[in-house]
Amino acid sequence: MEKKKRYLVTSALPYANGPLHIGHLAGAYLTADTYVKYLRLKGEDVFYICGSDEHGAAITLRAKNEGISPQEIVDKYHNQIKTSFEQLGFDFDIYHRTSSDIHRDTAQDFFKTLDDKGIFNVERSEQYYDEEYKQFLADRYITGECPKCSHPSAYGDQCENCGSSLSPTELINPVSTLSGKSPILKETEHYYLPLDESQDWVSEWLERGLDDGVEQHDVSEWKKHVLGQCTSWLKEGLKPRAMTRDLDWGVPVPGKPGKVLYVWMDAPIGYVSAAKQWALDHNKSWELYWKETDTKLVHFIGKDNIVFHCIIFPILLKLHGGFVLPDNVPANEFMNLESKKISTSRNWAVWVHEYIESYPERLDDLRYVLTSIAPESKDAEFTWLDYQARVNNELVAILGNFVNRSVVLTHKYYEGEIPDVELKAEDNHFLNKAQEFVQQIEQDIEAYRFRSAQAAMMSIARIGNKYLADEEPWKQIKTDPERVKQILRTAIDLCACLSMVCHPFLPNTGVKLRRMLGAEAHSWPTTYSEYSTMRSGKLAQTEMLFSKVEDQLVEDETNRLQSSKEIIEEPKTNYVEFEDFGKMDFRVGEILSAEKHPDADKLLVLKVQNEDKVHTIVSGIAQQFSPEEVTGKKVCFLANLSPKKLRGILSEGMILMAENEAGELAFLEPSKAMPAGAKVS
Ligand code: B3M
Ligand code: ZN
Repeated sequence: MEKKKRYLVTSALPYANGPLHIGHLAGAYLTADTYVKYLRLKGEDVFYICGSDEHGAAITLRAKNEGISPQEIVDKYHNQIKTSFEQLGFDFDIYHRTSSDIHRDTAQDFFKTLDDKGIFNVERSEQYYDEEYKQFLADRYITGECPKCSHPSAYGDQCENCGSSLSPTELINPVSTLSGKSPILKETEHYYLPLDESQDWVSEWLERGLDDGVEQHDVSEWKKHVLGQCTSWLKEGLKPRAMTRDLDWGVPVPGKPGKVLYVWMDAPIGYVSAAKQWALDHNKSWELYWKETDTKLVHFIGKDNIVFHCIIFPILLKLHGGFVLPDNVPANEFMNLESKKISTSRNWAVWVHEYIESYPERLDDLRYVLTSIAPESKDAEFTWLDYQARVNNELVAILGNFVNRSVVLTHKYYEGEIPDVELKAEDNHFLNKAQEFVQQIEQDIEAYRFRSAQAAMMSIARIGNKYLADEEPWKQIKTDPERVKQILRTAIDLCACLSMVCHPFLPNTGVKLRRMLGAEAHSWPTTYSEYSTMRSGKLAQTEMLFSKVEDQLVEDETNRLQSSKEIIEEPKTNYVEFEDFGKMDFRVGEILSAEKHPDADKLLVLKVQNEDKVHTIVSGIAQQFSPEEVTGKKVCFLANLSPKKLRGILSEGMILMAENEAGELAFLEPSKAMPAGAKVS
């Protein structure tokens, strides 16, 4: 296939409903940035796009929980995410956002073009509806058992467990995520995209790389697990999918008040609107990248976005016409943290903004470790112990050690002047060996094998250490000082090579190394004879490239994780309606008896006398109160809380406790004698 003239690279648009965590970086972002940095070093024309995905249920649900507007949520997290990427040195040409006017206009134009072509089928059908919230339920507004894998909490459009794309009416025992109640069915109309009618086209495009018989891409370059997921959906047969929703937060459907575009039609068009905004800002042509067939479009995503980037969006692009199609979608799998799934709601995450704040000097350390364990073809695991081992045993002991010895010895013997001597044949042979690893890096990056590419980069430092160990300049300096000049020039030339090829993986290290070597511009070495041109003749002062990770850091981070309380989405400033409050049946109760829970040392099992009933209540106060202390107390409790089994014992209510800053608890006891069962309001 003809070599493409330019690259259009995208990373999935992160939902602006929370901070970035390391799982995001390991998924759709770090590999893309490494890829772009490499291509630019090679002098390629690359347009790199990302931005915030600001619509969808995840955002409106968080806004509801926090009692603020969706716009306030996305403004907060869009800015935080954008700042994190900037601080990490990501080279986006634009980091845009889908709540912008230009995105709304672009998405509406896209929709109108398809509608004018008669692509959509407008159908009335029964959809799930939450009577309490007076809202239709789709996507993340509804959850239920997955009909494909029985995962208990699949969403209305997708099961995150098995990746299946679903529609709400397929869910078993659906429940509204707004009210928690079972929804009713109610008629509404939507614009359906007839995916089934594009089944043959998308199958040929995916499985043979052909668009109407013309070769578009090389299928053999696609990851097996990506094609595997697509094939399984195609085998099931594509079904029409609603491209509109009865919601008020999103891109309004032209001429249809109360309806917005399905977020997975809206968001990928964000890649186009970002390009338009960039073109406006820079007086350039966005069409060159999105419409010229000699553009190579690569989407970097996580595995839960495969169906949208490999089937739905390509079909939309094809039906619209005039856009290039993805050349590859090298989706990564997931990364877990200390053997658990990363979870925003359970605060089980390493937040990027916190990491940057805590360890500003360790940004390359994180990049290195995440690339080393990148979930390129299967899920990966991040642990702080492994992080420490890789930084100390690889970055410090191999790359840092080689550069430090080369630079320190050159300062020591020649005051930093790099010996301008002819090299022996064996030295050139050695440098040529390094160039073979450089070629390996190229092949690996261009095949989206970033772990292997980074390992090849580290091999250059490894052979550098072996070269110094074999040549022992610190010994030969006494017996053959002329030879030492050749040895150290060779070592410094290898450092110059590393200062270029480490840049896609370790950008901050590349800057430091080039500063030490007095290198101005930087480019990708095509032969080893170029290495000496990638440095000046005199070294600047030595800088430490890396520092060891001490056990204390591992302990601090592990403790932080272990103590991370679940972030229950506490309503912060939202008010409850009086009628909601009226549903609560608060009473005075007398604790008749108390005993420790047989299987949970934090729980007490209480018998609480209400007016004419004794409630069994399981309460998490065992570490603050003994059974003796609480027996006989008159306390305030919620008598009509839905009964729930807590570690095997059915608990019928909740004791109200006050808690101070120090975490001390206190009962709410009546200020004067009150009978058990007295109403509290
Ligand atoms: N906002 C990210 C996710 O599913 C989603 C990507 C959109 S890319 C157009 O987590
Ligand atoms: Zn499933």
